[in-house]
Amino acid sequence: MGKDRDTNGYVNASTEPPPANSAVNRRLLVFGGAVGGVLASHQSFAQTSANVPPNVPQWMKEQGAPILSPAYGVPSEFEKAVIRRKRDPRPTDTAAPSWSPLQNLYGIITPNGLCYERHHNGVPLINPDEHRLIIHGLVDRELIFTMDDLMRFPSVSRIYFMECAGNTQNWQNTNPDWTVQHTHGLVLCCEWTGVLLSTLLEEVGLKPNGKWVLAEGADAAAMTRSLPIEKALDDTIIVYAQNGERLRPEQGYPLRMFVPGYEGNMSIKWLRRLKIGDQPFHTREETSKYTDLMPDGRARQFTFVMEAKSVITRPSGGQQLSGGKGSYEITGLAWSGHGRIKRVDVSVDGGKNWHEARLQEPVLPKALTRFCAPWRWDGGPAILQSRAIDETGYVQPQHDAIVNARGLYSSDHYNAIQSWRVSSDGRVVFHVA
Ligand SMILES: Nc1nc2c(c(=O)[nH]1)N[C@H]1C(S)=C(S)[C@@H](COP(=O)(O)O)O[C@H]1N2
Ligand SMILES: [Mo]
Repeated sequence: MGKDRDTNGYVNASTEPPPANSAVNRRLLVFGGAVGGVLASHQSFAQTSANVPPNVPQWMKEQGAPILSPAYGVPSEFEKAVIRRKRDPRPTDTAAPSWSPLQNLYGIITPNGLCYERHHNGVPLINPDEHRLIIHGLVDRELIFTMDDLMRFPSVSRIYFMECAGNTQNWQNTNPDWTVQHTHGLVLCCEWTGVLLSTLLEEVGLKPNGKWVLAEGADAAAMTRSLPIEKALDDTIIVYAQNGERLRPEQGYPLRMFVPGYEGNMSIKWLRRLKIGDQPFHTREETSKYTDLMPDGRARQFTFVMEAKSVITRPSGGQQLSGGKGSYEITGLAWSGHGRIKRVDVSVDGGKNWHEARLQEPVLPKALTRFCAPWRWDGGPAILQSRAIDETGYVQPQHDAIVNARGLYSSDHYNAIQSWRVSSDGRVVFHVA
């Protein structure tokens, strides 16, 4: 297994992926079955509406709306329920995270308008012409960059997930009405464009004793985190664009740091300052919120990497199987801060039997990976689960394994297998494993 993740309290449910045993293989037939000829759409030809075939619908009989209205496009009005949502009441509105509707997403890219939001003191309104990035401390040349300066450096565009350490708060106080938006909606995956931090550190000349980078945001929280220099020089990006356009205000406009695979908190938005030091800076964030209390009273600090996790997004909590028994596709998302997803298994009987899901291409390191599995629902109760295995061999743990290792004190970095219960009437609800 190689990685000593036991030492910082992570669960090592198993070091080897579970074998694809014959029980699994025999199950395939029952699980998948033939997909052809099962979609019972014949009754939709009944005359339910003057717009349904074989009639010519109203929208084919009149001129359509003109283009450029609005000039920045918006989704169909029939999709207006697909929005970010808050979950828990908070004393101030700006502190409440807004969760991404994973149940309504396809593929692996989160559209900019549906990216989850988390800010500690609201979204600042920053004029990019007046924004600067200062790099100072243990460097040969302290430099101040304008946005135009940054645009002149060689750029990269890379697809990565980002997950808040507080995503999936399922260890206690769970709510049976939670949907996948409420349980897992603090994760997103975008194409990030900017300059590698290593490029900028070369420009300022990193001193040999420079081991940590303090990153500070230009919001009212002045959020600051310490980043080890190895990660800064590896794949950390100073980002100005997301999914092909400039960052949205809530995602850090005009500039943010992006730290692939690390807890979202490290990706400082509205980035204004990078200070190089020879040790961690122990910022306010690091000594309070982003420290995890362990059962033995010790605390683990600097739990940067987000471990492998997966969740079925359809069918999921709050949904209803659209027709009676028969064929459905189970689909969901898997990710690991350590690299690529190697395999995802799906179970429809609460983990007794597992079936290897198909991974949709592309399967990228530190990115969301879409998995799919055909399912023939027999009309009876079912418990749907998925379990991710990443390229290090780490297997997503069960709830009990996490609680045994960490106790119930630590609310962050929870990555257990999620269950959804399907009842005979086709309703799907959150199920506590
Ligand atoms: N300056 C600043 N950066 C910040 C935050 C913040 O409040 N201020 N929130 C952090 C947290 S906790 C997370 S999970 C991510 C959320 O990024 P997003 O809002 O783009 O999804 O940004 C991080 N960077
Ligand atoms: Mo976060």
